[in-house]
Amino acid sequence: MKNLAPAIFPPKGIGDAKPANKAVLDWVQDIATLTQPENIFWCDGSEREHEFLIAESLNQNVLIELNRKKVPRSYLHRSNPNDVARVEQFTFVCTPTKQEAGPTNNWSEPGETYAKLRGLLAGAMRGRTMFVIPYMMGPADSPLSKVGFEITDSKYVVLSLRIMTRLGEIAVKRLGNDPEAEWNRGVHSLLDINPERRFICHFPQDNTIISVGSGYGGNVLLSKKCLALRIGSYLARAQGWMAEHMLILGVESPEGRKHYVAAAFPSACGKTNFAMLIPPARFKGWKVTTIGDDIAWMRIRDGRLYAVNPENGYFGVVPGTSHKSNPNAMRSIAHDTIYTNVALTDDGDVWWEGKDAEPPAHAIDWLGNDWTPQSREKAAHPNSRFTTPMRNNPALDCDVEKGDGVPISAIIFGGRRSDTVPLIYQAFDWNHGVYLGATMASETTAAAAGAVGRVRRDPMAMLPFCGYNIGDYFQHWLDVGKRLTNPPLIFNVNWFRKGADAKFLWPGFGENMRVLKWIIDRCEGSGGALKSPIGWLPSPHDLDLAELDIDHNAVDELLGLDHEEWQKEIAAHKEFFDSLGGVVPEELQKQREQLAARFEP
Ligand code: OXD
Ligand code: MN
Repeated sequence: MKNLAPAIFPPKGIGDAKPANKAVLDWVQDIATLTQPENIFWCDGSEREHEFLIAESLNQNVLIELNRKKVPRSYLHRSNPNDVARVEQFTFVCTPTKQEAGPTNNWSEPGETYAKLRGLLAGAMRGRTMFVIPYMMGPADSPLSKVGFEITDSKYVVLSLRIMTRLGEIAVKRLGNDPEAEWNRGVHSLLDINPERRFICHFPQDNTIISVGSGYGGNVLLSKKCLALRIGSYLARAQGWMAEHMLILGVESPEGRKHYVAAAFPSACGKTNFAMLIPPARFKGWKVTTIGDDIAWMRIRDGRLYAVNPENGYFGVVPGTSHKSNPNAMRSIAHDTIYTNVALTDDGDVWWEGKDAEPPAHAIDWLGNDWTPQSREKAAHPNSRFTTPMRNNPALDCDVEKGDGVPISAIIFGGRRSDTVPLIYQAFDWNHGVYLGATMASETTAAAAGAVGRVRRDPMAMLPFCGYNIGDYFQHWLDVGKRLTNPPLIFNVNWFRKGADAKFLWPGFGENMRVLKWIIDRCEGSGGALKSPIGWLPSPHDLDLAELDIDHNAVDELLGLDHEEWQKEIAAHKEFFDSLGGVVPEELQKQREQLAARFEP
C-alpha cells in the first residue's frame, strides 16, 4: 500500500531532538512499547530534517516532485482512494458520560475506547519509523497558545504539520520541563488505511487524541480539527475563552480605519476565499488582510473579544481556486506547497477543475489514471487540498503574530442556502446573534464523507467540531456575551441564494466586499438598515452596488424575505432544537418564540 512506507534511518544530527520534559518522555515510551516501531525520530522542524524527509518521501513514493520551475519546492501526494475526507461517522468524543458529549457527537466510553485503540495500535509501527512532533498552536507570546505533541508513522503528517503549525524548539521551550504543564497528547497511526479500522477519538478530560486508520489531513493533522477545535472548544469553555471554526480578516478603509471581523462558515463554503478577498475596483484604497482562514481562538480583554489564529498555514480546498476566484490563494500555492489528490499534468504541473485556462489535453488524475477532457471522471478529487504556509499569502495581516490578538468588531455566520436566507442581515443584539449562529444551516459539501447538497443544521459551523455538549456550548456563547461590554455585532450572510433559474443571484468572491463594507458601516454606526422580523436588513440603497452588473430584481430577491419560506425555516429551527433533546438554553427557545411572533400580523 503506497502510504505505508518502511522505516527510515536518518544520519546523525537529524531526528534526535529529544525534549527533556519527563511527562513527554514517559508518554512516548509508553506508545513506543505499544506500537513497537523500528526507530523513534524526534522532530525539530529544521531545514536539514525537512530536506531529509522530502528525499525519503520521494524515494518511497509518498510524494511526487512537481516541476521545479512551475511550482518550486512543491509536491503531490495521492491518498488512498478510500480516505479522502473527514469521517464524521468514525469521529468520537470520549467523555466519561454520554451526556457530556451531548446529542451531536458520537460518544464512546473512554475506558473501552482506550482498550480498543490500544489493541489496534499494538505492534502497529513494526518496521516503521515513529515520529514525535512537538508543535505550538498560536503566536509565540500569546496567552492563548497551546503546546501539542503528535506521534505519527506518516511522513506526510510530519511534512504537513511543519507547514500548519509552529513546529519544534518553539513548542519545546514553551512547554518547559514542568511535568504537570498542560499539553496535548496526539497519537496517529495509519494502520492499514482500512475504513473498518478508522477511528478519530478525543478524550477531552485527558487532553488526548488518538486517530487510526486514516491519512487524510482533517483526520490526522491532529493540531487542526482535533486539537484547535474539538479539544480546544472543551478547554475554552473550562478556561473562559472561545475556540471557533472561523476565519479572521482585517478591513482597512482608504482613510486608514481598520476593523477585524471573524466569520464562521461550514467546511468548503468559502472561508479561505473570504479571508483573502481582493476588493473590486470600486473600492479603490480598501485593503483586506488575512489573520486566519479556518480557526479563531478568542479571549475577552477589556470587555472586547480578541482573536488569534492558532495555525501557521492553510489546508484549503483546491477545486474552484483560480486567479478569478482567489488570486491571493493562487499566489500562496505557487510554491512550497503540498498538494493532495489533484491531477498531474505531463509537464509536472498540477491541475484541477476550476483552475484558470483550458484543461490540459492529457493528465494523470488523482487516482493515478490517464485523464483527458473527455473523461467522465473528475481529474482532481472534489475535496483535493493544498497545504501551504501562511507566509506565502501576499495579503497576510501584519498583526498575525500579535500575542494579544486582534480586536473583533463583527462576527459573521453564513451557510450555503439556495433559498430563504437573505444575502446579509444583522442580529438585534448578542443573544439574538447567538440564535442566528445556533440555527445556521448549510447544504453539505465534499469536505466530509457523505451526501453532498443536503441542508443540515450546523450551529456556528461547529457541528462536527464541538468537543462537548452543544447545549453547554450555546450557553457558553450566552455567558461570554454577559462578560462583553463592547461585544462584536453579529451578522448572517448567504452568498449562495439562487433565483428561479437555479443560478446564483450574487456574484460572490471579490464582490463580497460590498457586503463587508455594509458590515463595517454598521460597526461604525453609519450604515442604514430596515428593521425586519429576522433582524436589521439593508435596503438596496444601503449597499454600495455601484459599478456592479446586477439586475434590480436580483437585488430585491437577494434581500427579500419570503414569509412562507420563513414559516418553514422557523419550524425547522424548532425541529432542530427538539432533536437535541432538551439541552437548548431557555434563552434560545425564547429567541425562537420571539422570531415567530415577529412574523405574526
Ligand atoms: C476543513 C474542514 O478542512 O472544515 O477546514 O473540513
Ligand atoms: Mn474548516
